[in-house]
Amino acid sequence: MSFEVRETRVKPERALLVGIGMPGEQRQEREALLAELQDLVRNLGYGIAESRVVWTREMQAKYLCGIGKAEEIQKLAQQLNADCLILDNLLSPGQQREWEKLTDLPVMDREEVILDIFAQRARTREAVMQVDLARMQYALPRMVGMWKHLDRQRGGSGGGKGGGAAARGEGEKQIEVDRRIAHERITAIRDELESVRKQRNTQRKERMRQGIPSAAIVGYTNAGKSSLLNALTDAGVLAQDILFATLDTTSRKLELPDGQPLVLTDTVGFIRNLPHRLVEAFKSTLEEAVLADFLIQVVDLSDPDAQRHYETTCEVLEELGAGEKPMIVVGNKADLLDPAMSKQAMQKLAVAAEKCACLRMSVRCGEGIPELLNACVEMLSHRVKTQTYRIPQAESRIVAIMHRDGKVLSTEYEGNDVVVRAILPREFAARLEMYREA
Ligand SMILES: Nc1nc2c(ncn2[C@@H]2O[C@H](COP(=O)(O)OP(=O)(O)OP(=O)(O)O)[C@@H](O)[C@H]2O)c(=O)[nH]1
Ligand SMILES: [Mg+2]
Repeated sequence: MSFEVRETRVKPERALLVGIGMPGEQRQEREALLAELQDLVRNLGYGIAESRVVWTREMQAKYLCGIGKAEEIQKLAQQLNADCLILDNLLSPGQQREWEKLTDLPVMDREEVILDIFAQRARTREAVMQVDLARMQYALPRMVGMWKHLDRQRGGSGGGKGGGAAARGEGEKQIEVDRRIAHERITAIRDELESVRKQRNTQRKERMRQGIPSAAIVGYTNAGKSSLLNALTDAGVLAQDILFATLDTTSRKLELPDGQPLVLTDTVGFIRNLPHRLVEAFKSTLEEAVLADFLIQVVDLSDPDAQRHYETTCEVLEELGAGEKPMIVVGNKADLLDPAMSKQAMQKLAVAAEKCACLRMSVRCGEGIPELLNACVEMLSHRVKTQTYRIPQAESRIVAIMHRDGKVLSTEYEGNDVVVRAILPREFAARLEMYREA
């Protein structure tokens, strides 16, 4: 059973979405974030009464914005008859409580919305555990708030009047029990995730022993990562026009144009202001990206914010310790733009990704796929060498090792020798220098 952040959950039908803009923030960025929040909220199936950016002149601890602005938002919520307030900012537990007190509505922040989407999408045991872990950590310091909310419901609209005190006492005891249960579950989940991680490590080591290189497909949510894996292999991963369709990694082996194998892994998508604890919780899944030989970042070229998406992904990769990995940047969905526009968008992206190999693609139309495969070969060129060796038949042991640790492209028998054309890891190739054909 999955963990619930809120005691009682009713699907809002008239949510008010507010992005609080701070001094120094860019209008365009704030508005793009709010548009993204609308998408996230719609993905949850909530109804939206209105979305609005509100600018505050100063940050204040109580509500994040000034008291005057907060009261303005509260009045707006009342006028709209909103049944929920969703703020496109990250609120501290204290701030969330203050907002709930002020508006008498359930108040969510961007983190809770993202956590809820992840919870809705989680299918496998590992994904459910990872989301649960993040949600429990989110809920723990907020539990006091939840119970106060419940007290108000029990004690009537007057808050502490009548049965309020008794109910609060009951609530407080319950909090202790809930906290203990939450702590115990957090520990249990951590342990279980650790064992999953070990298992994954063993599989990865086995691949490394075989010398098979690996790449991870990373990028902003909905960029087309799963579609790309499906196009390159027969993975059959769910690819859908919804945010965070993928929460699990799927790895598939494919053969590059030069014949060598590559293990390709699809990963969970990123988003701006991705809650840090989600990155933390998904670390074992995302380790696939950290340990890959190189990354393929997919960017939705047709999105006006493509560059920001690229930067956000790089920031999260940095946080994961994969900031320095070699990377191929793929500008996808070129089919949605006219050729001149997509060329322009690609040029802009290439400026942002100056250190990477960049290429334009449309997974839908199959454009750019051969170029990507060649770029993958290029990425691995430092690792391997394709060469022809003449091995005396008496040394057939070497040919067996070539089969095991590399990719044998052809073998021919000439007299007492075997002539082998093979792609071998560089260190191994160096040891066979004396058998190399000119
Ligand atoms: N027009 C167009 N649509 C594409 C292309 N590639 C993918 N899509 C669509 O974009 C949507 C998202 O694709 P996914 O492959 O699920 O994206 P993802 O990056 O895996 O998304 P998450 O798993 O949510 O992070 C789907 O509806 C795809 O059909 C493309 O080249 N052109
Ligand atoms: Mg996906």
